Amino acid sequence: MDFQLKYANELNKLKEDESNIEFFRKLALKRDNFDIRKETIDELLRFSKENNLNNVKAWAYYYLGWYNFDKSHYDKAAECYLMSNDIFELVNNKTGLIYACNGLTNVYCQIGQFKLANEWGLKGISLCEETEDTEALVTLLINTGINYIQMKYFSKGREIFYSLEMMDCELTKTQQISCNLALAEIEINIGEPDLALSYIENALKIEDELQICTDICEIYKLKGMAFVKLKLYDLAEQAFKKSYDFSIEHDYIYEKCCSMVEWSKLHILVGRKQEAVRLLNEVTEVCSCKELNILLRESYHILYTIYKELNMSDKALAFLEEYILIDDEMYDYEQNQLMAKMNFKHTKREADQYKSLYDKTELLSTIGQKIISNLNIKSIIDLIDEEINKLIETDYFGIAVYDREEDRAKYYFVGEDLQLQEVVQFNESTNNSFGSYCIKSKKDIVIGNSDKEYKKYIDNEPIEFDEAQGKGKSYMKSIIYTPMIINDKVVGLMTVQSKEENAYDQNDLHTLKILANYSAIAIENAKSYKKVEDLATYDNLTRFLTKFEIIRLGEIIYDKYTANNSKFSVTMIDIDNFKTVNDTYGHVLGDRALSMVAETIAKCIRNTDYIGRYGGDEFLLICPGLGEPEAVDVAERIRSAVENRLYNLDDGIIVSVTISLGVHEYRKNDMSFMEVVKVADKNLYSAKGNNRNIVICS
Ligand code: GH3
Ligand code: MG
Repeated sequence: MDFQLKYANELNKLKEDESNIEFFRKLALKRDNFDIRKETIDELLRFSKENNLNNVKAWAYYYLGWYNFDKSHYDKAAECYLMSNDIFELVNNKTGLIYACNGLTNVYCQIGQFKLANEWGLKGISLCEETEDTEALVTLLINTGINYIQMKYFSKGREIFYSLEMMDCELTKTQQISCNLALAEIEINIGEPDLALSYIENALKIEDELQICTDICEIYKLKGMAFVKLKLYDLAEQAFKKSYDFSIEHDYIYEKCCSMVEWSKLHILVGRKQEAVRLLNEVTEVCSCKELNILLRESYHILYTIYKELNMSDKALAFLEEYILIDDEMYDYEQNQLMAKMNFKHTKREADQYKSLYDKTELLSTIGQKIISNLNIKSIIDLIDEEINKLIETDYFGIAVYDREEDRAKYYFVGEDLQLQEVVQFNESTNNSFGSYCIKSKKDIVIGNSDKEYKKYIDNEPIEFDEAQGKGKSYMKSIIYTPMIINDKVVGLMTVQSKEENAYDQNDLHTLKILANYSAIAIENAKSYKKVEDLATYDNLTRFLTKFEIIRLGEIIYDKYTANNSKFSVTMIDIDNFKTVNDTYGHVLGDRALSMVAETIAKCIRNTDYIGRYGGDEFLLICPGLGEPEAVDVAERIRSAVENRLYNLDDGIIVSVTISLGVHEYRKNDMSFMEVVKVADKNLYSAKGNNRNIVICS
């Protein structure tokens, strides 16, 4: 039957008083029937438009949010909640606003946008307090607490759940389950795993009472995590398996991936890296299809760590790149949503004010994106410096990268001469500076007149690093410092300064903080990237190029030099009877000998030559521009240098070492770089057959 006819009575009541929505709420949120839900929502929307009922329209969007949420269309869900939020705000419906906030908290948490989730959660909580709506407050507190856990702010999460216990109100059974599981996760991470297990048992008991099994996967996953903390690896394994099997049985894809990720961490702990890789490969495959970005990001990061530890640098690098990519994508989404929020909110305001806000946010987001995709610290800083004046007026801009282990900060300044300068500051010498205050306290500094206000932060007048180089007191009046923070840890700071008094306000601080956020991520990425890239390029023991890298370069040289009809030679070098050194003195001293030989070889070659570690005690030298006679000279120089050095491996253990070398100059019938190498190798073989310690050429 036609909806309007069927529910004519209820619709009439709704027209008389918009708060008579309860009847339709039940239909629109009916768990088990998507058709009825969709029809109800569509009809409510139409009806509200026809009759100009704003409250009804807002509720309809809110229900549409849940509908999309339950269908896993999270982007759409967020959009609907935002619409409802906007309309509720227009008609000043506080209850509605609280619901919209809750919806947004949920959906953003679900897709890993924790900062956004947190923002909406806190807004909802303050509305609940304002309206004294305890029931909604409980729901919002739980969701916000869970969100804190996702952000890994466990102590903050714990505060929230403890405050719930203090509140004078009865939690529903399902809320009790959520609280117990959240507390368990907190205890696993920052407290007592035993206590976590008892929270988990509570949750299990309530599920039993209610005869539901909605949270079984989560429960056993947490159990496994608690057992891992207790080093009870067999029990952990059983728990993960249970969680995993249950997810398969019920086709819970998200839960399945969650348990696999935790399970893989256990595999790594007990030395089954391959097994971990197998699970994670499956997780990444499923998660890329389903856009489960948080899990995807975590899995890439674990894979990167595994391969790094296995010294498989090219794979490590590939996964690190995937990780950075997905991180970028999530950050992008956050920026877009912030924009969307502004879109909704500012439509009522003056157009030009809106426009400037829009431009600024867009600029920030573009600059941020550029910063993040940069993997070199210096160019990150150049980039920010180039762009910052579009956002904040500065006479002076600086970044410090903080090295926690060494407790020192490296400052990069850009002053009026526009030159990038570097200064390293050790903290013991600078405990009395704005910079170290900012790093140590993780707090911002906003000063309108530095002469008068420095005492709020430091005892003595600021030293030169804090102001423009050596210009001394009172040169810069207005100063902002903000820390760059990642996972609760300070990785550096950012500062802007101006000769004008009171040049900055909270908006500037906010802008700088966003830039600092972007930069913190970029700098962390750059650090890891640099490390892995280095591993992939240079051999750890000798600091020569890796085999992969020397061949790659060799192929480039081959192409270039053959195309230009230029000469080049390659020399294969191998240590003589090196096995004896190992057998006599052991591998550790063997390694030492190897690196000392490499050091000797390095001293004999020009910086236009390339040398790589080709095998265990074998090196490949490429000399661009050299014909065979010159290359033989070089080889002979190397041979005699190695022979004439005494190698002091340890107190009193002095050995001598010789090497054999095979030289070959590229000839027209060498069809590839590897063929050139092959001939050099053949010459090396002849050298070995000629009593060793000799150079043989073609
Ligand atoms: P030859 O004169 O025929 O080259 O004799 P050799 O003993 O050097 O034999 P070969 O080059 O075939 O074997 C290389 C040996 O070098 C094998 C291994 O004991 C040792 N080796 C290879 N890589 C390393 C390493 O990274 N560290 C140490 N300490 N020894 C290595
Ligand atoms: Mg050898």
